[in-house]
Amino acid sequence: MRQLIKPWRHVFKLDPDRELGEAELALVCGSGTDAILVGGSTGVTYRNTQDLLHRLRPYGLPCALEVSDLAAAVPGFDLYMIPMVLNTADTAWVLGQHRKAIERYGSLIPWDLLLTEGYIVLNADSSVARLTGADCALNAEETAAYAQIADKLMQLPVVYLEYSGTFGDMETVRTVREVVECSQLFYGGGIKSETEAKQAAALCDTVVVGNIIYSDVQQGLATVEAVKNTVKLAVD
Ligand code: 1GP
Repeated sequence: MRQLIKPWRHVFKLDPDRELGEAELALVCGSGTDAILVGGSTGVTYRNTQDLLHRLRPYGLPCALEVSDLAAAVPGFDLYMIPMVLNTADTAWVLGQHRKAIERYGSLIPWDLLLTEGYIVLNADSSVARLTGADCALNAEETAAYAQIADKLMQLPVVYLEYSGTFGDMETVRTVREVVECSQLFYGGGIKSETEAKQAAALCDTVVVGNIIYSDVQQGLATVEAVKNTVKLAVD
């Protein structure tokens, strides 16, 4: 599964709980993005996740489900991304939900389709931060320390800097970039312009774009080329 995500530079994240018309979905899927990540923090159900997967399938793009609610673990995705929130004291989001999932689904779990994301939640004013009780008051060094837990101690395939809803602090992202060696570095949060998309793409392996699709689809589409035309900076 690491091989599947390795070439991903740009990903659109679609929320099953939000409305997206057929025309907009066609534009998103025909945009040249590398994959669709399905996920959201609230209102995600089995039904709306399955519906969105059915609508996505004809376009032939890789579809990954970011599993945030056990009840919405729909079969049929190419990949399942499993967040472990590193900067929370609530162990439900590190291990608890995961233990329950294994107890509930056991041998039905397609282990070879799972990838774990070391999630670092950095926007205190976001649904995911509220839901998980994340400690978002981290400076760059503290954030980088969490990233190294994921990259070096836990050897997770993905480190995900999650600024959901707001554009992140690029100095923090750069500090993280400098220490992450093996994990694929994902950035998500608040990208509304090509300039922001390029800034994130210069520092991260994979750039995730979500909200803008729902408010200005054309602006969202423009982020694809912006990311793809950006060369990753060499950092020491
Ligand atoms: C959210 O990281 C993604 O989980 C993308 O963030 O919706 O703010 O673009 P935005």
